[in-house]
Amino acid sequence: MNREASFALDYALSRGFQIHPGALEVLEGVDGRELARIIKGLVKEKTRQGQYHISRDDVEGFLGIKDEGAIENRHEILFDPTEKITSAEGVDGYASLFASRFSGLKRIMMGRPESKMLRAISGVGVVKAKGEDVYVCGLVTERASDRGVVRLVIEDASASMKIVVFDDGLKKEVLGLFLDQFVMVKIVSGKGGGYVAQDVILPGVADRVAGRAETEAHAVLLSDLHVGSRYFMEEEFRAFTGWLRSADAIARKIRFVLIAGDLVDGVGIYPNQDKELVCPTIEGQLSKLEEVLSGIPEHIKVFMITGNHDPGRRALPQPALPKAYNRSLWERKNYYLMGNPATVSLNGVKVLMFHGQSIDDAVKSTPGLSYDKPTEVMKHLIQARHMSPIYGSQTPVAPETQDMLVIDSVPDVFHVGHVHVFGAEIHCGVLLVNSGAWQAQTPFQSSVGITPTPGIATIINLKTLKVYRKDFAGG
Ligand code: D5M
Ligand code: FE
Ligand code: ZN
Repeated sequence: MNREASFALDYALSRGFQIHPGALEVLEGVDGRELARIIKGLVKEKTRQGQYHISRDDVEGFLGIKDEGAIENRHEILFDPTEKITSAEGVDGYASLFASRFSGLKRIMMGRPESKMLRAISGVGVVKAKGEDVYVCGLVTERASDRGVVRLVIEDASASMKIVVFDDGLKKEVLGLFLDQFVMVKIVSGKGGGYVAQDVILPGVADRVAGRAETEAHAVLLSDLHVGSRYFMEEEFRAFTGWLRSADAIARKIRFVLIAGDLVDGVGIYPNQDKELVCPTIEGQLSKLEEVLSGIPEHIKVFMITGNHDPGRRALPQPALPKAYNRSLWERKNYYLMGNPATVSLNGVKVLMFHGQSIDDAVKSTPGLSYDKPTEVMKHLIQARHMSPIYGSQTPVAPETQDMLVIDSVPDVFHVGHVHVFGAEIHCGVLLVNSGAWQAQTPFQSSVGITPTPGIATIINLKTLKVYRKDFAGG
């Protein structure tokens, strides 16, 4: 036994610990420095529990090998936009983007029984109140309330249609729609001509039971580190990675860490940003990112997507962090760098990761939505089956020939960041998580009244989809 190892054992013995021979057997092959770390971790954990013996089980539990067979860490990247980005040009590009969006959402809508009665807007004609039911579908181009009358305008490939809404319940629903979102509306002709809405149907999701893993592996959901910003909470983040390496029973079950963008603060993202950077170059920020992430033990797989502060391109969908700025991040064998949005399956649980830029547009233009309830906005996005439905506001969307922001297949977990506010909730069998941030409140956020909840790690048991929040900011 080398010096470090015997020193580590003395450390435990001097604290009155008994170490069972079975425990020593497991520890035999471990090198000195690692052994010291394990024993110190075990001593700390056991002292907390008021126990002073270390068994084989304890050691295996600590190393995460007790359940090696039982806790899986299978993953599959189901979608990553990085290699799919082609960007068609200009006006034609947008025409094909919207054609793709329209047909993608219509395909989803065709799963509903009412779609059998769909008509093109240009071919509707007069609709009798007691005749055959008529439905039209299209993108919402207007929805407004004027002296108690709510008007809705929708547009399909053939024409656009003005629809009046009288029913009170329906009015509320219509005013809560996102501009440009895809809807299906049941209509009849009104007395003085024009059309009246009788029902509004969203692509939506049928209530379902989310997919679950067969074993107790856990995933941690994070976002918005903003490494390089003077407000990055480095100490708290290191406390988090320290916890991942500890003997804590939950920490020992973690097999995945997911980061939903804004990995670094970037350079030139907003006016006078340089005054708020402790690290003024992209390369510097990325190597600092690599350094803080290296606190995550290597048996954990780390998945990261890009956000509006990360290098690459600004418009959605975004590619993964460019290799040119930092090769070694790409070379780490337990790191998976993906674009925004991306979908990954963790032991069979399908997680859709999206940074969440469009939440700004939704909050700004939709009554009833606010920054302090990010999961409420996420519900609307899931119901709209699109991650960035509002067009021409703050969130740039690139003219791709395929609209990669349509939520084609419903995920088990929808993981979003950007607003720096924690939230978790189940909606129609989809677990919605906004994973907060690791950046303290910035002067900009304080000037617009955004109060972040930084320093929270969101932990999911993939077998039960139960959510735990662990607060490293001492709140
Ligand atoms: O965004 C962090 C939070 O701050 C998020 O809620 C949006 C808000 N934010 C940031 N910049 C703006 C502007 N220019 N207008 C409105 N709201 C904003 P982050 O992506 O981390 O900067
Ligand atoms: Fe952010
Ligand atoms: Zn952001």
